[in-house]
Amino acid sequence: MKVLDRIENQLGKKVSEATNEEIYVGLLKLVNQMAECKSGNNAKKKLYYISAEFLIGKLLSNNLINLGIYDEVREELKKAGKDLCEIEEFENEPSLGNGGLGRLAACFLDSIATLGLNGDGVGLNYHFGLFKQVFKNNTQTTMPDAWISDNNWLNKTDITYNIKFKDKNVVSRMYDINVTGYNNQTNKLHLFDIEGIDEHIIEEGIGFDKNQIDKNLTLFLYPDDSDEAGRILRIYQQYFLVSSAAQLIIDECISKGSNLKDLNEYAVIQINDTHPTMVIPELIRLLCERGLEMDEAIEVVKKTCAYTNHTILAEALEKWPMEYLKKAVPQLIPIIEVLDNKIRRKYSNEKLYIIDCVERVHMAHIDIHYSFSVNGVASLHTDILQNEELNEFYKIYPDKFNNKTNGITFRRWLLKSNKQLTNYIEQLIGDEFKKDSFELKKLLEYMNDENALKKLLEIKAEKKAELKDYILKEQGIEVDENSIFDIQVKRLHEYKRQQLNMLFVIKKYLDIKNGDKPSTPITVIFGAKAAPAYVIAQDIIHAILCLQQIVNNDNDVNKYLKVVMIENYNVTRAEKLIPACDISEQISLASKEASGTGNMKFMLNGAITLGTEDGANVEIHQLVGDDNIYIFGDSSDVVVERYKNGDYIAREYYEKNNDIKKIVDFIVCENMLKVGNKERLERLKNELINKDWFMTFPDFDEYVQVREKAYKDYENRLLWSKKMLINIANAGYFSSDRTIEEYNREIWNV
Ligand code: 26Q
Repeated sequence: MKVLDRIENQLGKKVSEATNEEIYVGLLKLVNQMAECKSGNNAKKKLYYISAEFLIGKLLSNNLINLGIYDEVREELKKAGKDLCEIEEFENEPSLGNGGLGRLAACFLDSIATLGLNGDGVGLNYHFGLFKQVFKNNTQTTMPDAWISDNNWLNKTDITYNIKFKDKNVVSRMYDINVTGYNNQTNKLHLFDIEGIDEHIIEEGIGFDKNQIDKNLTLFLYPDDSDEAGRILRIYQQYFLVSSAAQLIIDECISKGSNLKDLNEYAVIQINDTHPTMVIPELIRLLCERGLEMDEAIEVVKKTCAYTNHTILAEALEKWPMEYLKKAVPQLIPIIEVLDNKIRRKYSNEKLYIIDCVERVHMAHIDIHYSFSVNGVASLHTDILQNEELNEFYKIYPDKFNNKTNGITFRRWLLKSNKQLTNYIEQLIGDEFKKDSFELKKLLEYMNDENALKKLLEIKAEKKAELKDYILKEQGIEVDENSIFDIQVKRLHEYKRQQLNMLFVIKKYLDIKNGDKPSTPITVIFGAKAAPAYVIAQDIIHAILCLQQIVNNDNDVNKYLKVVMIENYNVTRAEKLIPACDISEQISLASKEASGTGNMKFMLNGAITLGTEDGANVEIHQLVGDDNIYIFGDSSDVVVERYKNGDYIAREYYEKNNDIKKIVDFIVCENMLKVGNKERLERLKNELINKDWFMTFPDFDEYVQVREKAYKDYENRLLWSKKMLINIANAGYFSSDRTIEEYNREIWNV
């Protein structure tokens, strides 16, 4: 049957007579039916990717592409006078993740299904995903983001489990979202939820009563862990996730014939950061309940679990006080003690212990001792784990450690977000690159082909014009589509150094005021959410918003420079921003960004990276060579040394470097105070000159120099386009298909 007929069957009327919303619902149902028809892989062994976050983004177009009917649907709708983009507007974005880690999990699900592997995701069905960011008085405010409307992608199942906490029992129910592979099978994302969620306990903004666990357990995705009630709720959430997952895994394995002593032949569990770490003691506990000896259970769990580390920031490594665990999940305490005692008996080095001298449980230590694989997410990151951060562990388990450089799904980040570029690539090298990303290398043949280079510039211009319209519509700011689009979008964190970018913007503003005008106008675009409890991060957003107001309203300047802080940056907005970017800001302090994945999305869309030698930037640099990337800043070795010596004094730079002094003082100048909040701006200035923990000043001069060089190079349009082409051609390595193939070959074997 033709697709149009199938849609109209769903609707019970002609498409031309249906509203956009009705068509959206019809498509959703059709997609679900088609997805269900594609059988999964029923191999004996199955991967369970357990994660507290799956930042899946909107699914309609993605599924239409993966089912191979996107073009046909769009054409048929067009003939009936309907626009698929407008229909898409009816879908809410499920923002079930904070940032990189959650988005990575979503890309991985796409690739696991696309490669036809037997593997499902297991997570939580938060009723409110990451908060909605609303700017008021140049400040971030936060609103709840209800994404579950009447018509959504969740399919209720009849699978339920009992979950026992110290003071209460809850029932967990499984909901499934279909994960369509590109021209391949359908896998599942299992999201667990309780029945008793009560949205009425939400107070002002995103506040809620944190003590009513049976009403709030899956109410919110965690943006931070700022207070004690919050941290205990986080433990409840984590245990709810892993106990549901462990029961599901045991049931599925038994139904396939496992006697549980051989669990590792039926299941492999990838633990996405430490958030699901309690799955290790919980599985051990459940296996003992089902008749295994403790030692037997420990051994089989060790052979089943693998752990991915996503951060080296010490403050982000989860360490739960015993006391909290006792309050929520006392049944795990004896198991954690056994796990710890085994280590204490074997090693005298306290750094290896699970329970430390102040009775905190180091979740990552459980993972490292009791799993068979520990991986970092980019080559530099894994090196730092092995040689610095986790060196004591690496010395005793050298064979467990391995690297799996992150990747992104090209279906969403090229085929869906940049049709124009996709079509042109296809015209040049055929469509094999959609299945085999390394085929993009064939583009290198066109490196000196003037027509091809011009066409790439045309496509970029088209995407920039689309973004210009979008920014005008959404935020009322008019940008010049012929300006350089210089973009930094990611969570706000001091280590990512949005403040360094901001200091450059201040410098540029002052230069222009002094008559030093750039020959090509510049549009600097930011997008970032800050955790509500992260005060300095809020201050940075505030300062950028103040700067936006001052710069954009200054008629001496706004012809040459504009600042845009995108409100509520999310996956949907990323899809519009990334294809329109000229310069991709990846400026974290070297050693701090484990990998980054935005850097890969920008590269794939022909943006040139301006970045430090950090995370996967190092690998981008190796792939494209010195001429096709702008690198600056101290190396991770220098940074690591400087932290060890503790000899960085920010104030010395402020006092000795006149440029830095003028720029930093601008933060609290009269004009800024007129539009901003004195307390916030002063706190930010003081933080920079008294602490600058992420060392923006030492990198500042070189950052300015290299950024100016990039702006200059941009003017030679054909040479710039050649850089774009070389970036796109080398992006194949960063397909999550490659990453997943490596995970499967070296860790999962499903
Ligand atoms: C922890 C405890 C309590 C509450 C929240 C959290 C929490 C939540 C989210 C801790 C960390 C996260 C997210 C981390 C994250 O996104 N890390 C990023 O992972 C990406 C995928 O590997 C990398 O590319 C990024 O470099 C890394 O920052």
